[in-house]
Amino acid sequence: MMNVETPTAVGSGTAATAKFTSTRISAETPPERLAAIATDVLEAFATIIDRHGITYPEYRVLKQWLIDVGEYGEWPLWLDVFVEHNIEVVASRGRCGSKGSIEGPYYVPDTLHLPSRCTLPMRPDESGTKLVFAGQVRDLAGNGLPEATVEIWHADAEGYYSHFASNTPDGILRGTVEVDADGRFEITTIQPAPYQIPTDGPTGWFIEKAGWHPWRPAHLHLMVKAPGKRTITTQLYFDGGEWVDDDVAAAVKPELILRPRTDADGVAHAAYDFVLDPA
Ligand code: MBD
Ligand code: FE
Repeated sequence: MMNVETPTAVGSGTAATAKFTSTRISAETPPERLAAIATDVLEAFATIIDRHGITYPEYRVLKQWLIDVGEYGEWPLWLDVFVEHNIEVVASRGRCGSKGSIEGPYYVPDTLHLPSRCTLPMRPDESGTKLVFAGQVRDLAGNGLPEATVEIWHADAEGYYSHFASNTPDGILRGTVEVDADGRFEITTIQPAPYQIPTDGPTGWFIEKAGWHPWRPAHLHLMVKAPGKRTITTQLYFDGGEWVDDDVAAAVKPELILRPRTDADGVAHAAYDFVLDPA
């Protein structure tokens, strides 16, 4: 049965950690490279400790906080909010196609396959402004890619993601869209709300103690794949939306901002085409 209580930091953190650890990762980093990286990490610690004169109480608070992040399952959240944007910049070096952005902690693979014109799974009474998101997947030469898939996932109108918040049914506001013969798609959904980092867990405490804000602008997550092409993982934002200019996760790029128009029925229509590099 679904738990309809207000989601907690430990609940979404634990779910994100369980999802992440369900597949085993290998990076095949050679020992010399590993040693060089480890040396630099330790050197960064040494520099910070020396520069700020870090005290024993501060060291013990750090230790306790690191333990808390693990116990709340928030390592996927904390890392994706504060570190992943740097990784993404390095990973997208040399690309010519559409811009990528961070994946974040809430991707779920193998979601429901949907035809090119589709409506995402949602509750019968899903709240939020209706959004029609349309576009085309192409190669660098401008040819439509009929075998592409557009995986999409986003928060609901309260900022909660299915599979990670106890008040949302599994599978909603997620799907794997199969484009048409021209590479086109038209996805009907609702506009997500901005996302607030849970304030009742160690990532939220960290942000609060530093005097920062815990918000990400409203966004759609996309993962676009086609045979023989480099997969794009990206996010799209909404022009003029709150926090677009001040994302806690630093994952907004000017090329990733949608400018939807609203029709006479109050439905928002947004367009975006994905251009994929060769693999
Ligand atoms: C999100 O929804 C997100 O996209 C990222 C990157 C981090 C935390 C929550
Ligand atoms: Fe997100």
